[in-house]
Amino acid sequence: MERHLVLTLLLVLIGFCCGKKLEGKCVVDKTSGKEGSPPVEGTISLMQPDSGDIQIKVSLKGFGPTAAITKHGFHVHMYGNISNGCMAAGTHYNPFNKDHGGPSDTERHVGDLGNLEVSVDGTVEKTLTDPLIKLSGDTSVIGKALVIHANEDDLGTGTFPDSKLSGHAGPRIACCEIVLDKESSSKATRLTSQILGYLTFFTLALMW
Ligand SMILES: [Cu+2]
Ligand SMILES: [Zn+2]
Repeated sequence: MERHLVLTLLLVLIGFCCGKKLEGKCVVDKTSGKEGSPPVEGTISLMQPDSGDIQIKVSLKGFGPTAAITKHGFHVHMYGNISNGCMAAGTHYNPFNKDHGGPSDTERHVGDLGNLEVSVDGTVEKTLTDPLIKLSGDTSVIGKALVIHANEDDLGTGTFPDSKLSGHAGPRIACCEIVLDKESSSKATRLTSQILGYLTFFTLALMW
């Protein structure tokens, strides 16, 4: 019986140590963008696993129905201050002093996430991954902003003066501040360890 307890405890501990992942979220309010922008709203969830790339789950609506899929520049900007129609968020998050680019380019701002593709019904439901964006460490995006633009990001390939700066993506139609979603990470960790603990206990009880 003692052996059971020790093993269960061990697995609970494993659950605590290794089930850890960081989660962030960014809630877009429909009035966040430049005056006259479509009422874009929803949630963008960020999940950074123990190892590997961050996952960014985008769930937005309110772009307004269109005849075809539209593309909208999508970036992390420097500051979490989203006042003044997202203008207070500053420029693209660029800690390595690079030119603007696309998410799969080596020459890119850390904040360059490319384009969001909006369905004809005006919604986006998509999970993307990114190798540079982090929720901890030197290049953490916690306390910064996600910004969605009116136009397509040319990924630095255009001939406009602002192509190498911001992808010529136009006005800011929606934005949100990225915050650490602590409650959800601790809940997830707790659940993992509980499940592991119970599973071991019952398996061992049956084997006895
Ligand atoms: Cu931007
Ligand atoms: Zn950029």
